[in-house]
Amino acid sequence: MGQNRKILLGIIIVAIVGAASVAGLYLFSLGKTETVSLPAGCVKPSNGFLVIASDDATYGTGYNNSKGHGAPNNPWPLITVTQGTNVTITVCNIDVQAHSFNIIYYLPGAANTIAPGQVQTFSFMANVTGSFVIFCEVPCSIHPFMEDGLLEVTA
Ligand SMILES: [Cu+2]
Repeated sequence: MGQNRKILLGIIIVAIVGAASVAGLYLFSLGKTETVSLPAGCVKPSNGFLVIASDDATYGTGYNNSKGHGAPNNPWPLITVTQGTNVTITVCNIDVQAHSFNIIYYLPGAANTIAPGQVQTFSFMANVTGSFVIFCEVPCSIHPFMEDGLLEVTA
């Protein structure tokens, strides 16, 4: 093998190794930016509402990123319905800790606790008008952002 061929072979090997490194870094970065997948059943019900409880770079912190929407100073999430509506709300907990989904008068009690990775759907008839606080009653690390949602039932 002549000297020129050896140099050419060296250049080709360097090019192949370099390309493989770039491809590897690219695939690694794809893995790093992969979005969190939602659990089965975590879909907005037809004519209803979807609430995602999370503490996550993709979905934010609180209920539907209530932290990013100014909670606890600004109520979030806001759900407005007219009196007589049969309200359906699907709540997904994609956080690593348990949360609950409670609404004053309409969804009281500890039965609304949702384990990590679980999805629950709540339904009720909005028969009484007014403003009703939506909150989590499970003590959690993101609690301040999960205490001031609002259900508005208008006449
Ligand atoms: Cu909580």
